Amino acid sequence: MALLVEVALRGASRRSSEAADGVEELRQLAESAGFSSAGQIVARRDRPDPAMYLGRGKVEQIREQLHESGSTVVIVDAALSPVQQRNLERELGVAVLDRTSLILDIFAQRAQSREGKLQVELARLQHLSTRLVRGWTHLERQRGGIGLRAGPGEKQIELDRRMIGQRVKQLRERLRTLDSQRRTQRKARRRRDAFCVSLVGYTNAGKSTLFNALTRSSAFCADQLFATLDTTSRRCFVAPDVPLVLSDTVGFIRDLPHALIDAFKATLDEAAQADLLVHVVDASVASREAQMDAVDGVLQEIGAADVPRCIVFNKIDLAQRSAAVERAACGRIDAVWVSARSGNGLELLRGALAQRAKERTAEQTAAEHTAEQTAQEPQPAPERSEPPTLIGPTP
Ligand SMILES: Nc1nc2c(ncn2[C@@H]2O[C@H](COP(=O)(O)OP(=O)(O)OP(=O)(O)O)[C@@H](O)[C@H]2O)c(=O)[nH]1
Ligand SMILES: [Mg+2]
Repeated sequence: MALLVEVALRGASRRSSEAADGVEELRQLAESAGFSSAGQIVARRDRPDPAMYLGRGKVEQIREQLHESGSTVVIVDAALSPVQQRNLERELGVAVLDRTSLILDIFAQRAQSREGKLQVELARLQHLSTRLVRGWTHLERQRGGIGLRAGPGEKQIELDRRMIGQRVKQLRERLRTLDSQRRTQRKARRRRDAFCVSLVGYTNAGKSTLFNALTRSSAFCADQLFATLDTTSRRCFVAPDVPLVLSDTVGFIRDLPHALIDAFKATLDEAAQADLLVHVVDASVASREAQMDAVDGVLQEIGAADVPRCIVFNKIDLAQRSAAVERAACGRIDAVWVSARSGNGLELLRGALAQRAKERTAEQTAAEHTAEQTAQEPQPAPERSEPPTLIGPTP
């Protein structure tokens, strides 16, 4: 049983419906990590308090509710500094988890594949090491103040840090090997000239449900956050003559811990390397725009900002909308409204994907044509020997 504390910083312009979604998201995060909610408290602040993040009055209120509900854990929806976490735990006498540790915890529980497990371990160690470093400078300052020599605690932390450093290096090494295998597979796929589409989006938007509907397979879907951690790819046809390779990927979330993005680089790279990103959006939630912004932010961070996109507004059955397409001025379909669960609108989506795939084939043919012409022309001067030939077919 956990007591949930949602933090609304006044400066951050979140509307009240979004704050409600924040509370709901925190509950889902907690439940996805295996906690049941014993109640929720909303803390409004202008800025975090340096010592405990929350104010005195709020801490008192939490203490009372802890007592009434008998919960043994407090989950705070913020990234707490090690000092704040320690102070809160001391003050409340129970374990305090913050948003980052909660997300890392869920990832640790979900990791299935060898790569996924290694990535999660790396992320946790990286997170831990930043906390040890900060904790250490904190100790050092204390030592300076009271004039003691290096104590055993400090030596232990030094040792811990060195061990973590070694393990991090080892994990990175192993992940690099797995990554190069993945690259080889990806190259093989490219050689067969498949159009590669990655489903990306906020966690719980319905990516896996859509993946299953389009590929007629049975990837794990659930009403929980981060149901999917590993990338799954499958070939499917969106029109009789248009095959593509569709990938289902890990979901994103607001304030995704940095250590996770870093550790999951290889997995996320799958998205960055796609020919088209299908951004799946849950059209039924109030914080739809904020979720889309969060996804854009992560895509930028993993270097996928320039990959062509198409938006899928999902769950139209809940949002009470009808299936539809939205077109850009040039006539290209930019967004499709569907229900992955009922299948409503999927024909429109297949049509949109087929259109994008055909466009790419046409572009490639044009590029090949240019490449052939360039090859027939006299050899250009070295500084002019640039791309076109590279876009041609692999020999
Ligand atoms: N009502 C409704 N529910 C849907 C629809 N599509 C998906 N869902 C539900 O939304 C929940 C999340 O679906 P998933 O497909 O697991 O979502 P996801 O984006 O893969 O989530 P993660 O893997 O956790 O990032 C499940 O309970 C689905 O049944 C839809 O069109 N309508
Ligand atoms: Mg999924």
